[in-house]
Amino acid sequence: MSTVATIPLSALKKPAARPDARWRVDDVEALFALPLMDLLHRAQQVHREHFDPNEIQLSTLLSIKTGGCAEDCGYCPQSAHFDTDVKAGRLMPVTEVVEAAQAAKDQGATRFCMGAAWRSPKPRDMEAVTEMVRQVKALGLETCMTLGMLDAEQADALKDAGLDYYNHNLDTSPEYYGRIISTRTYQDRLDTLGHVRDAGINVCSGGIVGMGEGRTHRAGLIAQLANLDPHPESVPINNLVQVEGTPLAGTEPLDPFEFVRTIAVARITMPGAMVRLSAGREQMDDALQALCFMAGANSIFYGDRLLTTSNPQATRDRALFDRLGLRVAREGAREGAR
Ligand code: SAM
Ligand code: DTB
Ligand code: SF4
Repeated sequence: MSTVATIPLSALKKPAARPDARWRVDDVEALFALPLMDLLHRAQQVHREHFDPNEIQLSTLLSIKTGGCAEDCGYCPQSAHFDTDVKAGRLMPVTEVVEAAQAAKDQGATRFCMGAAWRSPKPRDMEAVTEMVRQVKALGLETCMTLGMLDAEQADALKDAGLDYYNHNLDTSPEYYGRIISTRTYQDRLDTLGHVRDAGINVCSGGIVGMGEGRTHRAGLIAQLANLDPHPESVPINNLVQVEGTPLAGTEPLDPFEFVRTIAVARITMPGAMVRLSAGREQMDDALQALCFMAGANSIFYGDRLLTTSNPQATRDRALFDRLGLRVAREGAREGAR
């Protein structure tokens, strides 16, 4: 007999009868607490209601401006506050960015995500980054940028250039946030997401687990994301990549099944989102990645680099897709494809 039938509905769905229905952290924690097989089953059901379960979307990352960042995010090798091996560089020329985007397209990526180690773009940077968006988009790729905080004008300028997605993560729960970052507030992040949404750019926002947080904090992060109205179109779930010299190096690694649970809970609470199995894949074996896809992840970062750390080789990923019968989405996968 299936135990799923005995799980109270309130533990699986937000109270939709109320128009202002919000996910309570308790509701999200109840999902985390389900037996893993029940949680996976439910996540697969939700996934199949919204997406082709055998299709995966590929985004490739490029660091367009590396290191020397003024922020103090405790996980990040690019912060100028910490002594890591990352060397600070200047903003890449547009031509080199476009060459990298073409190479990513040739490898099969459909979205190209350009990241800069900035607190926020300076007025003088806007011309170059908007030109990058225009030229990368002209290649037929979806464009994504992650440049730090944006004001309303900057978001509008990126929208006018044709930007499809803006990545800005909430990273963790409001309660744990102060343990990780002191140079910008949680509200700063929410404000940026508001400007991105108001500009009509798709929102890409997720977080990092494995930073020593507890399950309540993971549930708090997911509740924050799921209660954005509408929820983000893309939700990257990163497993901390521990980098020597950062304050979080040496943190007790997260139980891999807890990572899988985080993916499943993101899928259930944000049914129409692309849930991206993001940083940390190189440290995972193939079986664990397959469990993440089972839990509802339908997107990855593809290509042998993330921003400053390494990612699985494209050949290894393609072999994995073959073994799992996963098809690469030809265009950005759409909700309701099935
Ligand atoms: N500087 C911009 C910002 O922070 O908004 C954009 C780039 S920043 C590197 C983008 C995201 O990468 C962070 O919000 C964080 O979630 C993720 N990230 C950074 N370092 C990481 C690490 N060591 N492990 C996992 N995720 C990481
Ligand atoms: C996101 O959530 N993860 C990506 C992307 N958005 C920009 C970045 C991961 C960075 C991992 C550490 C590094 O390579 O520097
Ligand atoms: Fe800077 Fe972004 Fe790294 Fe924070 S995560 S230190 S803002 S590059």
